[in-house]
Amino acid sequence: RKPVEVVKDVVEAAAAKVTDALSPDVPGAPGSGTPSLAEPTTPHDPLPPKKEQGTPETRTPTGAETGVPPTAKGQQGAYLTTAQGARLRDTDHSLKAGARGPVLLQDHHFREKIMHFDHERIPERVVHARGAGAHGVFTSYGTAEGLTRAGFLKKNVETPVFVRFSTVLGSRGSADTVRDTRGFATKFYTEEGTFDLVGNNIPVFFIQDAIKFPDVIHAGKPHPDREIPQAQSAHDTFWDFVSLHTEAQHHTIWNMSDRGIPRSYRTMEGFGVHTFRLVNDAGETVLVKFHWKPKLGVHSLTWEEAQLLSGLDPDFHRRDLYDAIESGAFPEWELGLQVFPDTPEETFAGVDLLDPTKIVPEELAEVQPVGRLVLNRTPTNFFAEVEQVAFHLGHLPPGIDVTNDPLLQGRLFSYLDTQLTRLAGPNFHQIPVNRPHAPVNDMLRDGFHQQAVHAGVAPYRPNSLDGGNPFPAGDAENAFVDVPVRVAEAPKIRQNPASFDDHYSQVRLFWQSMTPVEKDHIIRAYTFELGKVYEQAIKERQLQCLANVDPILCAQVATGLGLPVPEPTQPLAEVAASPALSQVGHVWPPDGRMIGIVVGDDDADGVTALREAVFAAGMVPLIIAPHGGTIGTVTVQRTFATARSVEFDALLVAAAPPPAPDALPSRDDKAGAGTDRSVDPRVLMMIDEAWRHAKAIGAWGDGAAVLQRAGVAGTPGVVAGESGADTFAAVQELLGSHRVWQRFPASVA
Ligand code: HDE
Repeated sequence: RKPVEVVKDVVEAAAAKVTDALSPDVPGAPGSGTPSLAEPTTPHDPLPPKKEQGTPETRTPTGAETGVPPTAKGQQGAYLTTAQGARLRDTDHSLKAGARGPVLLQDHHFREKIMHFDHERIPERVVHARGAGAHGVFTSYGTAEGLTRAGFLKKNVETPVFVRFSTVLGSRGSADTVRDTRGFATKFYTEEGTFDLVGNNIPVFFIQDAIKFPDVIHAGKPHPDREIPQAQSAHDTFWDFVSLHTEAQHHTIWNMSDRGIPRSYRTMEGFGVHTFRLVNDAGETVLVKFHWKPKLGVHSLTWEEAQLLSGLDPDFHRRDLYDAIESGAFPEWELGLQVFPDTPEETFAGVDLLDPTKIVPEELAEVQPVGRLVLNRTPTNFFAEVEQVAFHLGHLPPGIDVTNDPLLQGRLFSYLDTQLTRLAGPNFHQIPVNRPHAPVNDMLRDGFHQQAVHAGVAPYRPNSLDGGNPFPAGDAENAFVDVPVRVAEAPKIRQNPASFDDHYSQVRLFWQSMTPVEKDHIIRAYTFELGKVYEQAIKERQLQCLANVDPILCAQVATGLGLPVPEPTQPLAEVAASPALSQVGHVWPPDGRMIGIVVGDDDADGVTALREAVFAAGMVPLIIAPHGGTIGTVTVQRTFATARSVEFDALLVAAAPPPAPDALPSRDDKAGAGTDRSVDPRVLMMIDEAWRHAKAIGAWGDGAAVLQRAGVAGTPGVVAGESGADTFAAVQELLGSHRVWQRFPASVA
């Protein structure tokens, strides 16, 4: 058959699958109303975008609804063509003077192909280079209607969004689970213009003035001489900077806490960090801080898991995000606002709202929910969407305005400027993922990579040649509101307000709000990081900073480093703890958790039933067997060669565990304790790690003997049930607390 017929068959088969998947009768299909879980690893054709998401591809650069130009699509037709559309018969052989002869310069297809390839890479982001993004929908509750005129916050309005999560320090190919701050940037394609909320998973920042940003990043990035270490803060220049610029101590303690190593993007809070100003229809204003609250709660990795994952699965967070979306466990957050009166002092409960190194504890200003974000679609093309998305704090719709926070003011310059190099020119807003969904009629013209074919002759105002178009909007047409905030008559100075000099009280507040096990993790993190520093003077200076936070913290880290404990240089702040800052002691829905299930070749029925129970509970089973292929009718997703405990949240051992192959050494061989080969040593390692990382473990039937053999039976968080179903039920209960905290010695201190 002709190649074109084969292609036609393939295309038709794929289209039929998509049609099936879209049928409202299929659980989980859009419109069916019953999102169901499916194998994250089963490949399927991408679903077409949902109608309500109105993807940017369907818009022209000017936002016109009709006449979508054919060039908006990446590919058309079934035949391979040149970039100019000429059909090609061969792309595997260059044009040569004879089979053994030189390649001819006239081979235009070869030169076009290689030229394009040579320029496929663009500069990575100077910070936040490593990330992952997804599409979704934001639905407003309407609770902020009285505070802002922003249309997307009116009741039940649905707004398409694109979210990009990231680490800060690492390069584009660096590991996901390093200890670092995470970016949480959201683009709301609102009907009144795009709103970008460019936040982090930590509510404070290292510096109070944007002018220091290049300095803190130079200090955090790898050393300029040898370009190491990659994607981490455990090195001399970072600790040199933060111990000298003590305003960084608050952000640093968050990094040293478990917040620096999130379990998943799905289990991170997000914060706008700065204070913003909302304005309503009547022109009244309030000051607000934005918060994202994850439906699954705030959870973190243990440091050992994070380190293992950096090698075993450097894409762990990216994979987790995409697997969750593809399996139907859509990640969810609630957007909340802390609302403060807009007073001339711009202060609340003694906290300067313009200081980005300070939080307002939630106990003093409740976070009020205003809407819900659901991520439900993975990118179609990573480069086109995730790499080319460009966020900017100045992308503001009417109803949201900025404040004088000096960090925020600097960012208002940086995010536009950086795209000129990264996306090679001023027209990056025309890239599909960056196109507004609101109609655009600007007077910007020309420039590199201009995509729009602008009509008219008068891109200036007023004009008499284009009928006066475009026209200025007023209040009635919902024009952007620059809130006329009074600027004090003041001298031009390079200086901060005096309140910015308090660098320690909130560091202590954070420390005091942690439970014993979280404090223990913080101590270990500082000891690890400073242990990687070579210069003695830097360690001593950082210990001096810790002395001003807490004597126990300082003493424990000093002991770990083998250094003397310094005295504080100022009195310790009197602060009230904020329990909302702790991750321990809450119970969360365990939806979307990964359940590893170790199985042998028998008991296929039991495993099938268990798998169904896990799916029904909104979680995802991972079947781990000695070999690939199938167990009964169940597909094996990991073998003992590819599975490692760090991938899942809980571990179950099925009733019929596999025997150990003779060829593998067992740890007992090493210990000289004989050769009990009743359990595969790789299964023993999984159990060992899962136990050490305080994960729930369960077994039933003969599986219980495996736990016995691993030496964990009868310890907290290890359940032996009658059947797969009741073992899973007990494990499910344990997952609500995320970890079996009692297993960490410090948790009982
Ligand atoms: Fe950024 N930041 N930043 N930042 N930032 C960038 O913009 C900058 C800051 C944040 O997924 C850059 O497009 C300055 C705070 C996120 O594409 C750049 C200052 C917060 C992302 C830039 C800050 C952030 C960026 C690099 C100090 C949390 C990734 C590429 C005044 C509230 C966005 C780019 C994405 C990215 C500058 C501080 C969050 C260079 C000058 C505070 C989530 O423009």
